[in-house]
Amino acid sequence: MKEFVISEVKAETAVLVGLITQQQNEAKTKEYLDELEFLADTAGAVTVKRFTQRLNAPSMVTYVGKGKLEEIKQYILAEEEAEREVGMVIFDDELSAKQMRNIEKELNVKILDRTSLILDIFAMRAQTANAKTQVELAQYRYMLPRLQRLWTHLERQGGGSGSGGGKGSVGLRGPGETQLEMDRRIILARMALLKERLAEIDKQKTTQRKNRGRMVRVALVGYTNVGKSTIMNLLAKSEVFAENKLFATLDTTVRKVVVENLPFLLADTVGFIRKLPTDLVDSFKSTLDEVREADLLVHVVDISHPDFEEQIAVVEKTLTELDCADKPSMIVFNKIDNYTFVKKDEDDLTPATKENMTLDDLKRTWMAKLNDNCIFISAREKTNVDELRDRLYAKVRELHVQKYPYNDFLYEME
Ligand SMILES: Nc1nc2c(ncn2[C@@H]2O[C@H](COP(=O)(O)OP(=O)(O)OP(=O)(O)O)[C@@H](O)[C@H]2O)c(=O)[nH]1
Ligand SMILES: [Mg+2]
Repeated sequence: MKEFVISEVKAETAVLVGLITQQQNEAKTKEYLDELEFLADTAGAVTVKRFTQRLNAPSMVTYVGKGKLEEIKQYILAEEEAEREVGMVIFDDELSAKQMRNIEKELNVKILDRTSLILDIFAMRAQTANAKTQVELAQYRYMLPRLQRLWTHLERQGGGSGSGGGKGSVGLRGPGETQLEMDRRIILARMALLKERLAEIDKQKTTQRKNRGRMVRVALVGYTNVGKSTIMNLLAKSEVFAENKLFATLDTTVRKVVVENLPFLLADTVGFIRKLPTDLVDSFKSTLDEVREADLLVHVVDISHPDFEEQIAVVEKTLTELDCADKPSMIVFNKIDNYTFVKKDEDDLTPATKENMTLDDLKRTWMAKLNDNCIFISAREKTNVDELRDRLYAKVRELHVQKYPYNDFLYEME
């Protein structure tokens, strides 16, 4: 425990709540809550406690059962007694308006769910006009069915933060200053305006893309925090913001990369994450157009993450939703420097899982599974990066010849 706090800014504290269900066993729930804690940390909140409950399905009324809610309430009260205020309670699944209202009435603190927390991070991260507009639209989409709850909530809080994005406390980085007076009608009008604005941006982007010349387009895709921007920086020698936080990249960056005289365009895109509602993904349409229109997808995977296989599945599912599942692609397993291997006991007869496979075993398994269409690298240590360049070159060359059959790319150089 810290002895004293020098800074006047006290970090907000968070309590996390998740369920163990038939579809989600205890280990999975732990992984999900680890991720939720990472999300909370990215948003600026310190997790002080976790609650889990075994249920067949979430309660429609309060998500957790009555008894569990009471337990959480008692914990919050005890913390208050000890002058440690709990800033918020974050639920790992999206809550309905009704659940939120009921839980809030009982606990009397700020309530967030996974979606609103992600939206909050998006609001904090959004840099470009495009990203800001997309986030604002997504926030309204989320708010609209929950408006009534939000009102009572804000009234009790004595008004919104009014910060208009960027600053403000976690979960209150609302899109507007006048949240209290805003009614449905105004929000709908605002949403229409934002959509118009996005359509305008879309048009500009489409024109920009058309003017890019005859180049094959490659997009880096993958789960959040796997190293996409780091790889982009390596290949394009660019300066894309990369850090150990979730959703460091919100808008797409496109760079021209030249390998052995063959130029192509490389795009760095927003990371995907579990349990992200489809209409939220939809709000990032123009960002994701870069993925939709790519000729080649480079799917980056963090092989050192204990849950990388599920992350691959989430990315593949999202790509299917974007109608991109059939595009030419390759997998880049990144962070091999960080891979840890837990040795099994000699007489342990349980089947080998990824935790107790050596990196070499894992490589062999995946190369067989993917027909060699993958590569293992460390962007940080720059291991196998030349091989990655070679692979990309071979693929891009093949695609270039297909796409522009009448032009030998060598004559296309400026
Ligand atoms: N150990 C290790 N860390 C890496 C490697 N590549 C990237 N990282 C780190 O992983 C973190 C995330 O890297 P980013 O490049 O921001 O990841 P991203 O996929 O662009 O993430 P988002 O934009 O947030 O979705 C950073 O702290 C990087 O330094 C690697 O090869 N090994
Ligand atoms: Mg990034």
